[in-house]
Amino acid sequence: MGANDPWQTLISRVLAGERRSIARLLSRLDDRAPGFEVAARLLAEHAGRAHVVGITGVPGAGKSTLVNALLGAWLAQGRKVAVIAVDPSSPIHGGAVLGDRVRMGEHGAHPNAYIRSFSARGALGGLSHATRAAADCLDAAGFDKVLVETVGAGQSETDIMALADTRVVVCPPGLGDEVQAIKAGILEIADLLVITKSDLPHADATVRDLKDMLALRRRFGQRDWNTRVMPVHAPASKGIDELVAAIEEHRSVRGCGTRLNGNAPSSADESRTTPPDAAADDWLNRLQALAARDGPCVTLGFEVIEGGAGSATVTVTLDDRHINFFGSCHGGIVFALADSAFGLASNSYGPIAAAIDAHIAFSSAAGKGDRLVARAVELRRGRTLAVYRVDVHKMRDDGGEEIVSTFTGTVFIRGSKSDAAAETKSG
Ligand SMILES: Nc1nc2c(ncn2[C@@H]2O[C@H](COP(=O)(O)OP(=O)(O)OP(=O)(O)O)[C@@H](O)[C@H]2O)c(=O)[nH]1
Ligand SMILES: [Mg+2]
Repeated sequence: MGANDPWQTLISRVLAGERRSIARLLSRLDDRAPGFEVAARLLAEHAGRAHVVGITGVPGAGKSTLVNALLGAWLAQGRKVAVIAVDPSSPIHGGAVLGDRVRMGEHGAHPNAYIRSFSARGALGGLSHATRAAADCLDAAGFDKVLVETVGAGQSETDIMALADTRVVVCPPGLGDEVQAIKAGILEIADLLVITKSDLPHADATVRDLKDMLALRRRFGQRDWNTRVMPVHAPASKGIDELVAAIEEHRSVRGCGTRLNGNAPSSADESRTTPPDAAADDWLNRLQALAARDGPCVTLGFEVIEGGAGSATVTVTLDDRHINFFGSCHGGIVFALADSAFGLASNSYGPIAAAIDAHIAFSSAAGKGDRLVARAVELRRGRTLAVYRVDVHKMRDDGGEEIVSTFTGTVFIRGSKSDAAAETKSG
């Protein structure tokens, strides 16, 4: 890269903190202009001072409102703060919707603030690279804090969050399904779990629910930092000081620039392992053999009809054994069916469970003669834990299906390092 290279010129202006050059450099990186890989590497050499804070959560959770509040708090402390809003689902260039919503915030025009949005644009798995280059650029430009807002709980969000030094997962209160969705994967990456909209009913219950869930995980968690649950009401600035303090505390424990050390625990730990190779029939035979040795499966007449790596489908036709005193299917039977599918799916590679955290929700009843089908699928599996979802359907006479129950289960994997640590501690 020579002195006349447009990248070189831009980068030296960015290092001097020149805003217009930052905008141009970010656009060139986003466009993948020729030479962007070399430029990205060069930027990374100048980065490592900024504290990168990732914020993720379901759509409408209150992320942007929270980002705006954090931005205000840090600006008031005299810090320089950059915000990167990433929308992995939007193919529109510039991520206009997200960006504008953030820009409309009251702090967008502050001289120490810089706000920029990115969208997927159909980039082939490149969004986390673009985000990383942008974080390095803003870090090199001298921002103290780089806030990254991203939506949802998919793989690209997990990859983006892996770039952050401190990861904040945002959850609005009172939405059982939302809590389930968060649990199914994204919870594992949270350093801080923020319950937004704490002015709404059910906020306290959601805080309690998530604290209970974390209590089990704590046994298996990393010991230098325990995930905290924090309620905030951002529009009223309630809970913001506490959150700012907790983010600072996390920085003092884990440090800055962790992305530059190849030190991204979540993505490395939680990436899917490749399942062992076997034909579909072999999986089914194995799971059927397991079920044949399972007392409840045999006694209750459960039958395994499909099996694969990390998946299992179990069915039952309801008879007198399954009916409660109301004349409908006993909830415990639905649980047993879902749990059997979960147990078979999670043990399909061999015995793994060291501890289990399972939750079930019922949405409709079933009765005698109904055929129930429980399908378990693996949502993610890493070295220390795996997450499964089971849907239980009732098969209607017209061939349609009606949902009876949904079940989420997390298993903590036997033999993992954290398991050994927990056992040493308890023993
Ligand atoms: N009652 C209440 N409403 C809130 C609070 N925080 C945010 N909201 C509202 O929730 C809605 C969504 O807020 P956003 O901050 O845009 O949420 P988001 O997660 O950024 O949304 P997306 O970027 O679209 O995924 C808005 O109507 C906010 O006004 C809060 O603490 N209490
Ligand atoms: Mg938003």
